[in-house]
Amino acid sequence: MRRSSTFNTGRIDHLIEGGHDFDFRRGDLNDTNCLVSVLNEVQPDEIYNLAAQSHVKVSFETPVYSFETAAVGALKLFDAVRCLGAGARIYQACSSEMFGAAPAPQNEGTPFLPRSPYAAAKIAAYHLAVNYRDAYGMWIANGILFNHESPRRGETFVTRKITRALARIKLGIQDRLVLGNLYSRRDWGYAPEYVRAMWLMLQQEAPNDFVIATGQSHSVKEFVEAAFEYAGMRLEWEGEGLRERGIERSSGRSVVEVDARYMRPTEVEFLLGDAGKARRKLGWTHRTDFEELVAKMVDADVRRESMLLHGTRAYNEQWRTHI
Ligand code: G4F
Repeated sequence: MRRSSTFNTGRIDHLIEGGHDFDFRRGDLNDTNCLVSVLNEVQPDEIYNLAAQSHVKVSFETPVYSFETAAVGALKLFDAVRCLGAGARIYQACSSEMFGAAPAPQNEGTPFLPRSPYAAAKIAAYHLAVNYRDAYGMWIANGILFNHESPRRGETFVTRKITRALARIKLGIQDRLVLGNLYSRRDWGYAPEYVRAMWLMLQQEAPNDFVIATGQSHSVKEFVEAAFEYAGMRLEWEGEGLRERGIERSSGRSVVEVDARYMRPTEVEFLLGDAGKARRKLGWTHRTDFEELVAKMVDADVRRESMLLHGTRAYNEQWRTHI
C-alpha cells in the first residue's frame, strides 16, 4: 500500500489509499500541530506540497498571507518531516513565476528574478528545499512548473476567465470580457500531464529539480483570439493601451476590453520553458499543444454554462459532485 499526502492551497488534503477505501481529512498547513498529527497518522511515502495562495495578482494585495502559505508553510512541512524522521519523499511545487524578468527560454540554470510576493515566496521555498536536502539528506524534489491549465482551472486565472466569459457571451448571458495586460506571454500546458511529471519526479533514484513546460509561448491576446475563433467568433482589434478592444466581426459588438484594474504593479512579460532535462531524465514530454488545450477549455465551459442556463440538475451531476 502506498500512502500519499497532498498539501493544497493552504490546507492539508490527505489521502490514504488502501484497497477500495479512500480516507480524506482536512487541516491547515500553517498549524504545525495539525501537520504533525497528519504526518504521524498517515506515515506517507510521498508528500506533494501544492499549498499556496497561488494567484499572483492577489499576492500583491495579501503579501503576508501569500508568503506564509507558500514559504513558511513549506518550511513547516520540511521541518516537521525532519523532526519526525519520517523519511517521506517530498514534491515541492515551485513556479515559473520565479524566473520573473529573466530572459527566455528559462531552464533549471536560469537565475531567479522575481516580480511578485508570490514569486519571492516560491523562491524561498525552493532554497529551503535545497538546504534541507543538503543539510539533512532529505528527499525533496523541486518541480518548476510553467502554467498548466485545464477545464478545472480557477475562474480568476486568465485562461479560464477567457473561456468561461466566451461561453457566456456566446450564450447571451454576458456582454464582454474585461482583461488586463494582453501582451504578456506564457508557456501554457495541459495540467494532467504536469501532474504525471510531478509523480515521475518522486520515482527517481535521487531527488532533483526539474522545469516542466511545453517550449511554446503565446500572448494573452493570442489565447483570446484562438478561443474566440474556435467558438466561431472572429475578432478584429482596434485602439491601443487601455482603449484597445476586440470587436466581433459579424455583429460589430465590442466583446473584449481592457481595464487597469487587472494589471499588476510589476508584470512577468515573457515565460518560455526549456524542459530538456525532464525529457532526458524523466522521459517526460508534453502531448497536448496550445490549440488542443484551448479547444478542451472552450468545449468544457460551453457545456458547463449551457447546463447552468438550461437546468442545474445536469450541471450538478457533471461538475459539483466531482469537485
Ligand atoms: O493566469 P494568470 O493569473 O497566471 P500567472 O500569473 O502566470 O500565474 C499562474 O501560473 C504560475 C506558473 O507560472 C503559477 F505559479 C501561479 O500560481 C499561477 O497558477 O495570468 C497570466 C497572465 C499574466 O501576465 C496576467 O497579467 O495573464 C495576464 N492577464 C491579463 N488579464 C490576466 C488578466 N490575468 C488574470 N488572472 N486576470 C486577467 O484579467
